Amino acid sequence: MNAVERPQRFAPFGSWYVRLLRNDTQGTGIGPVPESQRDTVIFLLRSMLRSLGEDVLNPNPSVMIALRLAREHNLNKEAELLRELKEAAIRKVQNDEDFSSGLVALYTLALTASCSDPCNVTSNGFTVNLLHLLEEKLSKEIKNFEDKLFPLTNYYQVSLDVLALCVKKRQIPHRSVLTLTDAVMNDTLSHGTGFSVDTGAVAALALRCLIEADYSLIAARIESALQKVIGQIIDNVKGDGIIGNLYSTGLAIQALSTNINLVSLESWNCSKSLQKLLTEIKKGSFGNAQAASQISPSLDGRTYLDVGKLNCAADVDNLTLPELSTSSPPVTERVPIRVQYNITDGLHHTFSYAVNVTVPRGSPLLEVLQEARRADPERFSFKLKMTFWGPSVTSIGGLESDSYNRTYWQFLNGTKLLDQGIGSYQPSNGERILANFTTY
Ligand code: B12
Repeated sequence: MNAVERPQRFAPFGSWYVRLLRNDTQGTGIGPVPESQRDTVIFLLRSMLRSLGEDVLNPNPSVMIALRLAREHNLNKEAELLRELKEAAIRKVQNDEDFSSGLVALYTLALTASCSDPCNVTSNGFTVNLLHLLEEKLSKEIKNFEDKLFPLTNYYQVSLDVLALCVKKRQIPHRSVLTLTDAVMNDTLSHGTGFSVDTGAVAALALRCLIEADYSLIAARIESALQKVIGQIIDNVKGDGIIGNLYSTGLAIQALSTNINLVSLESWNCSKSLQKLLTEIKKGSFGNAQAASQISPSLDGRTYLDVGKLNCAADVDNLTLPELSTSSPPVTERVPIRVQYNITDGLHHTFSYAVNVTVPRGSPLLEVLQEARRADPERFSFKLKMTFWGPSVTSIGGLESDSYNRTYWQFLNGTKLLDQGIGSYQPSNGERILANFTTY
């Protein structure tokens, strides 16, 4: 941490006053992790490289951003991923496939980080202007907000949209910016549960970018919103360095470090958060490439705001990908555990069923759902949709979630929300898992 303590300094914005602010308004305010722990970062980068090509029709732009923001590069793999992203962008537009505003924003950032022009994406003789598309998508988000009081997708994606357009130095309509600042001021950066740290973090990055651009007529509102959202992120800093939960910590580090002049010294210890991430990487908590991609920039002292500042000509091709050893994994005893699984229609109260199932220890929750379905196919049938985070449950017992009514199947352990999906979460013996149909 390179911040210098300077007691009782005025914040740069309006009349806001924050005690014990840091003196670092330049750069990110965080450095990369110590050289001695570099091998853990390399391990994470290699795990992302190994995930490439798993689904060439749906290449992951977030992984591309992470690889480009890293200090080490594997230029062949990055070039391959860039080609896949361009092909996928063109195909999505041509076939009118699902291409949500936030995904377009991530593609825009991924191409920009690769020094490729998102206004002129060409593949197989076709050309698409992603920035133009993003502007249209953002205006649809805002129109939906004006009609229905929430955006078409969510504020995480609206924040990504604003961030990507701002990084590309596009002038964003004031009403779009004000929709985001009002959402912050009105405490609506949530997805059914309380304040979403992930969403707040992306919003803070977007607002920081706007502050550095020219929005003087609405600067005061941007500054107030930024100040507020940074305070909310700080309220979610835990004693062990986690901010929100493990999976929001990387984005939150980016948000706090770019706004380090708004963070009081006693409220956040950056090295503690980074050390916690390093410890969890070693435990295997970031085996999912999407999860890895959201923490990796913070480990290199970089943020999404650096995407537009990369000098691709200076890249060094120094990230090798050694063959993984082919020795078979040790045979572990499949100790059975019992899990109680409940499904409840928490909205219309039409059903609530429970079943006890037995699965091998270490099984993902998905196996519990499969066992329950085997025991009672009618009640416990379910449908999945594949996403970058793994399988997401879209329907249980015939009750389908839908984005129009903003309903979803939420997963809890007793009364505590799970912080992972069914493909990753491993229940323990005697655990009570509840799938609850609710709104966000
Ligand atoms: C918004 C959001 C939701 C919304 C999505 C619907 C919507 N239209 O808004 C709702 C409220 C439904 C939701 C649900 C859940 N979410 Co959520 N969600 C997010 C958030 C804040 C943004 C996602 C987004 O729009 N990304 C941008 C777009 C462009 O990318 P995308 O890949 O197209 O996004 C889609 C998927 O991410 C999917 N999705 C959202 N959450 C999850 C979670 C899992 C496990 C899966 C497989 C898919 C998935 O919905 C997105 C919109 O269609 C992320 C934060 C983050 N850091 O990514 C958390 C996040 C992805 N969610 C998370 C979790 C844990 C969940 C739940 C499992 C919570 C629970 N206990 O029930 C459930 C999923 C349950 C299920 N049915 O399988 C975690 C995942 C961590 C992990 N290691 O797996 C994250 C990272 C938040 C966090 N820090 O804990 N989520």
